[in-house]
Amino acid sequence: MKLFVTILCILTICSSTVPVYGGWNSLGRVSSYEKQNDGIIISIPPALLSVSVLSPAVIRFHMTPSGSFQTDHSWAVVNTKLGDQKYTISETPDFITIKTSVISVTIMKNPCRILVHDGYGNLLNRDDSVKGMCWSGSDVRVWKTMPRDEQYFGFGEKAGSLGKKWKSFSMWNSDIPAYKADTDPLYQSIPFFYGIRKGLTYGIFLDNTYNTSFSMGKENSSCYSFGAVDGELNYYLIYGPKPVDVIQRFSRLTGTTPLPPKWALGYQQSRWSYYPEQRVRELGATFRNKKIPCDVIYLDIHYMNGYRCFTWDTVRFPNAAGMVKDLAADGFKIVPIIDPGIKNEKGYWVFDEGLLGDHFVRTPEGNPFVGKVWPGDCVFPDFTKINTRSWWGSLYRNLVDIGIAGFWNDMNEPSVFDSPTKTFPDDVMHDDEGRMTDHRKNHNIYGMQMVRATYEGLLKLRPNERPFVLTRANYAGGQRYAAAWTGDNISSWEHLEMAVPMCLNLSISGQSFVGTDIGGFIGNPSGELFARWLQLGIFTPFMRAHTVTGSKDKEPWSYGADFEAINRKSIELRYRLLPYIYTQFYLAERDGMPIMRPVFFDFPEDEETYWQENTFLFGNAFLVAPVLWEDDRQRDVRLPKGIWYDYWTGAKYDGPVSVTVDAPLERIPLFVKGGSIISERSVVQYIDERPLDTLILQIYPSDTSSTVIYEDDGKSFDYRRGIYKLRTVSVTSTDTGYKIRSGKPEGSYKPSARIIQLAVHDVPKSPSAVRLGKRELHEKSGEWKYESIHGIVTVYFPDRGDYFDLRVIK
Ligand code: MIG
Repeated sequence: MKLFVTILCILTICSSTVPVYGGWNSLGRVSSYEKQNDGIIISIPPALLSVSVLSPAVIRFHMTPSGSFQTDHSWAVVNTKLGDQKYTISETPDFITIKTSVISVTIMKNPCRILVHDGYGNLLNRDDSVKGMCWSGSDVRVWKTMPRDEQYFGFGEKAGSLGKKWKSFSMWNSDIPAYKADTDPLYQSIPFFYGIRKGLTYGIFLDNTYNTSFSMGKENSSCYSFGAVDGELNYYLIYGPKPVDVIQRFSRLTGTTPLPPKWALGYQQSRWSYYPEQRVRELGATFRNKKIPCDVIYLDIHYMNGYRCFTWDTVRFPNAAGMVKDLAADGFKIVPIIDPGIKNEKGYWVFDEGLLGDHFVRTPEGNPFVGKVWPGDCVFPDFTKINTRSWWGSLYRNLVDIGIAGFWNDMNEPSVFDSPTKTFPDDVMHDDEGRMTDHRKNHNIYGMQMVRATYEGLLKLRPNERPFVLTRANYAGGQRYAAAWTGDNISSWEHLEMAVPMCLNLSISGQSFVGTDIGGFIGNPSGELFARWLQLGIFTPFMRAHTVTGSKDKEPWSYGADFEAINRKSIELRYRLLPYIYTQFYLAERDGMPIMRPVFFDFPEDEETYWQENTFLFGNAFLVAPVLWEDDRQRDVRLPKGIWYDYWTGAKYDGPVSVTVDAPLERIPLFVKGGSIISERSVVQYIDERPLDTLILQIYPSDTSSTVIYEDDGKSFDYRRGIYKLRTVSVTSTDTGYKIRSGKPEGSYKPSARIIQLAVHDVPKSPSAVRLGKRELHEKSGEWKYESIHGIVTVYFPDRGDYFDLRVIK
């Protein structure tokens, strides 16, 4: 009886203090709070809210309506101590305020609402005063005030325009071939976005693996909201003030893409499917005969015996090991596809082993879940189980033993042909590392844990070799394991145009190693469309052409001799820029810098850039303006503040300025920011063909600037033990000339001896002297030359490995 009364009292207290809006229970009055080392836990009966400081700029908000927190676990977060976790706390009758050295979090007590300000008192983000944090049944959600002039970007893999205001999305990994600009959701879930307003940026990462959703002003023009169908409202607010600060902090939180093997930066050729063996061999030979550089050939599902993973169709591939070996000798890496669906068939070793080891997901009744994919009836590994991941990793052994270089994991949303939901039913159970939870919680991480199993398995099999894994599905943090491509697009101009904002948003969501199926997956592109797509592909970090089964040939030479020449040039440009591109990958691992990024990323004060979705930056030196429209032979482009040079003509512009440049079929409009130093090499047919014999430095001087150039062996993890070479090259332009210096490099890597060919652009007249250290260099003996048409001084000198000091005197 006593108990009953107590419960009744609690219920009445609760119902009287929990405001309800449109079916949502909202946080009411703060009753008390408790200090923790890294923040506070606030009690707002029946809910609890924890506010913790990960660093001065990163705050975690974590709300549970149930009155107790679940065991804390994240698949995405790798690091929660991101910096100084000190804060001060103050209290008034109406507010609790937590201050770090850069932001302050104000918690209104009644009702409980959050406001975040920067150190200058600018409002960064606030809960909507009506709803704020809410729950309804198992749903959790928060409503935030949406300022008129705030724009939103990110959200991982979303098609459509770059800016995401006025749109709504959900996160539920889905296999949707021939998706459109407004198809949502797609293959990957990265519940992370940026809000930016007058140059002031924050990021929000909702770390909840259930089906999450974001409504950016779709139902209400003054609010946006995000939430999940279950689990806790668990999100991180990441202060900038610049977009680059946000991505760097998000990257520390969720990890970065480790440097891939260098060959994975080369051109890659795929189709569904190249077979038999002879055709694969011929494909390789054609690249070499035609002198079109290429590093990787993909094997899609037809290489397997009846689509059984980890087997070969020995009729189509009578000598797979020999093929891999011969192609390797010719500089090709082979990347086969591996799907999660394992044929449900006694006697097939993977099935037998998996059953014995209890590696397959089960229905609530306890039977392995069976669904149809390519092999017919399949069972599916439970990648959320530690043992299953290591078992899966070990399955690659036979393929690795014959020299297979990397792997492509597809269908890992997971995609199931004959299920009404096109994936596992909601009640399929997952180990969830011992927590035993249903598919609703594990769906969005299934692909991520599959590529984790693959990546970690490869690490075990080849401990000092960088794995290369490509994936279609993923979750936040999955950039640690795999590169991503944007799935089954269409060979259309519309899809080419969509490719740019889609890759940009994915890239700034942490997945920097990204690209599309060049030429479009479904359909047959015209020669022009393929050529333009390939040109864009030079500037997507992942550069692979691919196409659906039954389509026409989609190789660089498939469209006649004129296009073949154009396509060769495009691929050659990619190889020429490799030293620069490799350095960008290094910065992506070290700092989380997205390689391909929107113009606003580097120019956040310039609000016009928020709308630029057909132009993008590639590293900090290039602005790329791809031609995305049929028959166009010119391109309009707006250049942001600063000096810009046309890479092709040397024309100089003083931004911000809108210009129209020629864009003949054979080239992609490309601009270099004044002050850039671009490292290039001579063209090779594949990355490891020969060591760099000439390091080309293209210098576009401004007053003073510097850049880094990163080198290592391109394949091992030795760079993590100091065996790399990071050089800083700086340029100063004065009245008397140019001073170009390379400081003492960092790291102990010793590249082979080579020549530096250093070109200084925009030099109005022939220099009076060129000096390397104390030594005068002579024009007559070919140590330097001046081309008056382009205003370029080129200097040649041996690279002694470290310090140099070069003066070009007016
Ligand atoms: O159900 O392996 O997105 O790239 O060629 C289709 C065959 C399965 C989908 C991938 C595509 C691949 C195809 N796969």
